[in-house]
Amino acid sequence: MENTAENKKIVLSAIQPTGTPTLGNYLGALKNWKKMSAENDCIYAVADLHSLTVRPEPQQLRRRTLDMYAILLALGLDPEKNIVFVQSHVPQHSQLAWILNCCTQFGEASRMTQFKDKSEKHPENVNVGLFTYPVLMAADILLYQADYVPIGEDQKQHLEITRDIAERFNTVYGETFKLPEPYIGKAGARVMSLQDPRQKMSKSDPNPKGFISMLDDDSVILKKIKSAVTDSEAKVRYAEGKDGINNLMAIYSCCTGKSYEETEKEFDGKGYGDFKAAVAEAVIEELRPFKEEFARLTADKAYLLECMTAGAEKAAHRAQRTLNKAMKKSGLFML
Ligand code: ATP
Ligand code: LTN
Repeated sequence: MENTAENKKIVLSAIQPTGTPTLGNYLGALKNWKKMSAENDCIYAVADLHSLTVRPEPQQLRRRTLDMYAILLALGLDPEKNIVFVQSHVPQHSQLAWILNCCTQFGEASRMTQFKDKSEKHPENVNVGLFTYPVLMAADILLYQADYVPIGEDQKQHLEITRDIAERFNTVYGETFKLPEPYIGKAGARVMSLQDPRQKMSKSDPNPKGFISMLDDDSVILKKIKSAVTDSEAKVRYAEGKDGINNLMAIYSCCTGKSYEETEKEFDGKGYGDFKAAVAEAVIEELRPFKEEFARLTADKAYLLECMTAGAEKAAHRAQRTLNKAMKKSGLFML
């Protein structure tokens, strides 16, 4: 993905403001957002409309949206070079989503595993928004003619449906949308829970010992990693059936750049206690600059609001071009 200044690839991604991101969100997605921002034309959003599907408390949603915006800037994303904005500030997302809803089959939306999982987990609120969630996500991506979408493994199916919807629109109405590719990193694509390493690490896990939040204090990180579930072999090696150790090795590798073989050598003859202490240290060092920047930014709300306003304007300008094209092609009467 090497690009010259004039030939930059368009990268788009978004994250819901449903709580402080975890180490899983960071290693699986956000770290790649930052990495890609240096060489590409990057557009990143806080997906607040998506989070309405779980009906958050309004006051909390407002606070978390601002916090998530600060988190994105604290990753080191430059709001001058990249577009960083809040989804609901750019109404073109909802407008295109409606058009795309009419190009999505009921059957294909019903097959989304996230929809099935979430409806099973929350049978009391299986709303239509939850069902059309991937269509809004398709609108987020297609509006900007994105080439790449950095996401964790769990979002792959949503990228596939995005491509299917785009292809269908292009076939029916003529070439309009670029077909995006997912960008899924090797290590870190699926960070597992520290308490149940067969489940993905999730910020909505009711047991906080299962996840590390990006804003956890150093002492909390150390404690959580020390109490991570492992096995009884007491040998640091990457192997089938050693889910807990495999997960810690993946985390260690993402934070230090060391391969699994190097790690196995480093901890040859040592126990899990030493290994866990080293993993904790690596995570703490990885998150330190981010936490310092977050503290600095949240103290300057005026600056955050200024960036948010400018980001929405830039995003809306780009989004309108594609929306106009899609409206025209689909036969909507335009003034
Ligand atoms: P929730 O747990 O509240 O359902 P989430 O933690 O999955 O949400 P999202 O906002 O849905 O968070 O995801 C943001 C990004 O983080 C997505 O690209 C997603 O693929 C990625 N991601 C989420 N969890 C993990 C994980 N455990 N490992 C790697 N990537 C992850
Ligand atoms: N569904 C995504 C969040 C999201 C997204 C997007 C990701 C909303 N719109 C567009 C990539 C591109 C999730 O992470 N759960």
